[in-house]
Amino acid sequence: AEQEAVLPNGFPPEAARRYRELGLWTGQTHWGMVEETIRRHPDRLAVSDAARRLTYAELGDAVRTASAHLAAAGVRKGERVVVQLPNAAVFLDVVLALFRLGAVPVFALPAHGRLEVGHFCRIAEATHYVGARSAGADAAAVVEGLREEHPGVRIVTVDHRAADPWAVEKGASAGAAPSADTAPSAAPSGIAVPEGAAASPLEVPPAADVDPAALAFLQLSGGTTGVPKLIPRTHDDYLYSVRRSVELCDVRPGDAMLVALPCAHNFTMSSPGILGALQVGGAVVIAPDPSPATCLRLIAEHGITQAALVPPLLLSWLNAPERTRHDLSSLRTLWIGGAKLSESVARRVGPELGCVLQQVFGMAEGLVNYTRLDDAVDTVVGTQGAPMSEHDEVRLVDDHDRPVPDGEPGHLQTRGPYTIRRYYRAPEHDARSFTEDGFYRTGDIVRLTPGGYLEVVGRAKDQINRGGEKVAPEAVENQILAHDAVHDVSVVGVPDEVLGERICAYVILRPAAREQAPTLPQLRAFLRGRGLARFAMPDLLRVVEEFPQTGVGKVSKKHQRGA
Ligand code: J2J
Repeated sequence: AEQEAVLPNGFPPEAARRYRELGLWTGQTHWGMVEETIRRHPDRLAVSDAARRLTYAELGDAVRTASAHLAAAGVRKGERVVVQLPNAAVFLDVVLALFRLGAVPVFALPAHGRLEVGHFCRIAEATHYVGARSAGADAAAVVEGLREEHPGVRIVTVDHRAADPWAVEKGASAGAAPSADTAPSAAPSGIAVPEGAAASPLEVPPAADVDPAALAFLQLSGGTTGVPKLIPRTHDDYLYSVRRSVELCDVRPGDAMLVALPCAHNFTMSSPGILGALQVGGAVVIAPDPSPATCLRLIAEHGITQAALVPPLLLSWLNAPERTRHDLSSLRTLWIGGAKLSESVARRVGPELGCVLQQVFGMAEGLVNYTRLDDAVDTVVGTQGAPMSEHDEVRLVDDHDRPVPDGEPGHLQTRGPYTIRRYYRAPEHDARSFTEDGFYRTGDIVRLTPGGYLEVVGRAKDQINRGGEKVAPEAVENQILAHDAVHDVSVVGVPDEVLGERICAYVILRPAAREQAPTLPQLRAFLRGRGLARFAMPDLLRVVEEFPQTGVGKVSKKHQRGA
């Protein structure tokens, strides 16, 4: 009967049946996939960061240890667990352990604030939050916010900089252990062992029996709405996208992939990403920060073969003075995506970095397009690639869902073996974001070349793309409206040379507040206090008397963007 139900990602049974018959959905789970690699390549390097270096066999041990800690903290199969960790190897321990337990990670980004993390906990009905113990004031504020507003969510913390991420700080007592929830209602986590006390060995639970068609994790939508949407991905659909990416991007055993973008991002996870490396027995080398100073050194030190970057980061690598001081000859491929790459920057990659560029136009909802490794230069620099699967369906339509003539730009709609057909528990959004016949409305405006490649020419959704980081103006507006001095606000993306767009807040003050307009730093401090994500903070503030109007009396954001 389970086989006949609509899947958590919204696929009707007949579509699921078809993708299984075609051999695209193989019935593997994420932990099953990693276990297989551990069996095949136990001695190859799996992951390294500044503090740790693990072979696949050692990664297996680390995952079992993490499952023991998480199970001791009460994590059970099917429960949603918000994961918010800085880029470090422990991200893998935790996420793979959750997969092993059959729990469902919810992928928050390190820059998310108390506000967003609170939303994720509420929408997902999360039972736990896994964060880093010493990741700065912002992370501490998130934990504090959860304790106040979501007291039912149990907090587990790890030390992402330590060789043993689960070690309890010296002198910590069980009651005040920083690594486990201290709420009296919480069952003992087993993590906190007072110094000198006999450590009772943690029990490693067996791997859960996990349905490959079940919800594997919740990814975040770029967002166009005040409250974020969660994206339900299953083992079957996601691992197909990883497998196809690995083929198309030629990821091989023994490759060393540099992770410079946030681990939890869909691009970093799957295109071909961390999971791509884990699937074939490659190494994941995690950079503590994405700066060229750090990353170019790591490329030379580790013989890095591939990396994924957003366009502004690529530009910073290209323009870094230290570029010529490091041996970058191991680098085979750079994957660039998340935001539109300008053709002039794209042309510099081959000659200046000595590697192949693959443009990646993807989305956490599914569809991923790549330029191919053997494409002509003009295709690689001038398009955002073609759908990775022959089973991806794409169509371009006008404002009324009618097909546009060949070669004309249109709204991109897509359906296929790894594109969701609904959001997580958001029927009102589903009605707007998906067509009757199950196509996802991407909100992107693209043109199709005669060869079937996509060129991104614009965006119809109300979203700001700040160098690959997606911001929903409505979410920022809602918070600015809470400021006493503010009568009305409109948030838009304005063109920026490096980031593509920056965030501009147009504000109309209350008459009584005319004399005490907040400055930009004051507004940002206010928003930080509200718990808004770091990357959603306005870059510009313009106090105005009124907003430009469209013919029908709505705020003309188009006018504000161009202003
Ligand atoms: C223009 N716009 C792009 C590109 C994404 C791989 C790569 C990226 C993402 C991602 C991803 C673009 N040129 N090359 O999940 O697996 C914009 C589009 C798209 C939105 C999706 C992956 N690559 N975009 O960026 O869910 O507007 O996924 O709809 O964060 O980013 O954002 P997101």
